[in-house]
Amino acid sequence: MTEANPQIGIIMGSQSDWATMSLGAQILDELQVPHEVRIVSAHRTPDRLVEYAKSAAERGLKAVVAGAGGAAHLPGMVASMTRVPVLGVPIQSRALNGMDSLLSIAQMPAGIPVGTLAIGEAGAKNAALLAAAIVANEDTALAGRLDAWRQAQSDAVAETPA
Ligand code: RP5
Repeated sequence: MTEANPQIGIIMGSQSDWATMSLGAQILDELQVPHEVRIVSAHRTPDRLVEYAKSAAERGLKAVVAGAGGAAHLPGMVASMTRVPVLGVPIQSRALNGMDSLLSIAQMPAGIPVGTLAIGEAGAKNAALLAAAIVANEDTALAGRLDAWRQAQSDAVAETPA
């Protein structure tokens, strides 16, 4: 489901983030949401960042999921250059276990919002689900698939522990 007329962009600051961010991409695959995946670093590829953010709306993206770790300015910088909703995923960094990522993504000054998810794998999955929910507001078929995904999750929970 990647690439053809993507509705969601998943970006990350480094190849090292893919182990986390791929979990969100898998959910978008399951929900059949067209999406694209890119490495876009705020500090290593700043020109790529500007091009990506400034073209996001006109290319039809409905949400951008941005994962970054450490001094994680990627989500905020993207949000500063597009009105497309940006969902930030704090990568679980080695030095500070993701607290650095979390605070630098969450503590945006007023005026440029970034929706911040949990640190690490839960954040990557939930960002994808939230992005899919944004798209589903205007897509009844996707809304049905998202409802079914949630129902399947509920059905998979046993009433008693094994
Ligand atoms: C950030 O620096 C990336 O988002 C990554 O989480 C972190 C470390 O990157 P690498 O040194 O592993 O490439 O830009």
